[in-house]
Amino acid sequence: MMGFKSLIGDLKKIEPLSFSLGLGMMCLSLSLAFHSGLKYEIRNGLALNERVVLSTVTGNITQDGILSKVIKVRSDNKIFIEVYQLGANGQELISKLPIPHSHDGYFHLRGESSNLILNDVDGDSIPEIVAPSFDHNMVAHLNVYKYDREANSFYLMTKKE
Ligand SMILES: [Ca+2]
Repeated sequence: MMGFKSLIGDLKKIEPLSFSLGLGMMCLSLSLAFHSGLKYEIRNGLALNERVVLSTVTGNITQDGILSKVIKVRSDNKIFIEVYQLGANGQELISKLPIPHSHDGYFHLRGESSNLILNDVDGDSIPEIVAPSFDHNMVAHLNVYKYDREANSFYLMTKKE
């Protein structure tokens, strides 16, 4: 249960203005799949130096009509989110975002267990990248990356001060 409390703590650090009904609903329906996440990591985590794709989702997260493919990947014992835009000439890497913890995390949302989703967390009708992780104390964190159109990049909404 400590993990869940920490998760709520993370969520509350989001700016009050952006702490919308959408996030509240997600928070309420969210429970951690702590043990299944660990089992997955033990099964797949032996070769930690290799690049391993942990999860992939596709969606319109930059709202420019171009689909993006979002990949949660482990390499060199770190976890990253890679964002590719899918254009006529194939896929182009537009962002690589380090997740601040080294263990993959899972959560339950609407009855599904996932380690990576696109979900409109702040209620602006644009989905954010939601990627849970566990820190070295196996405390769960919910990392939310939001697209900044002016900067054409993503930033971590849930970053601690
Ligand atoms: Ca949003």
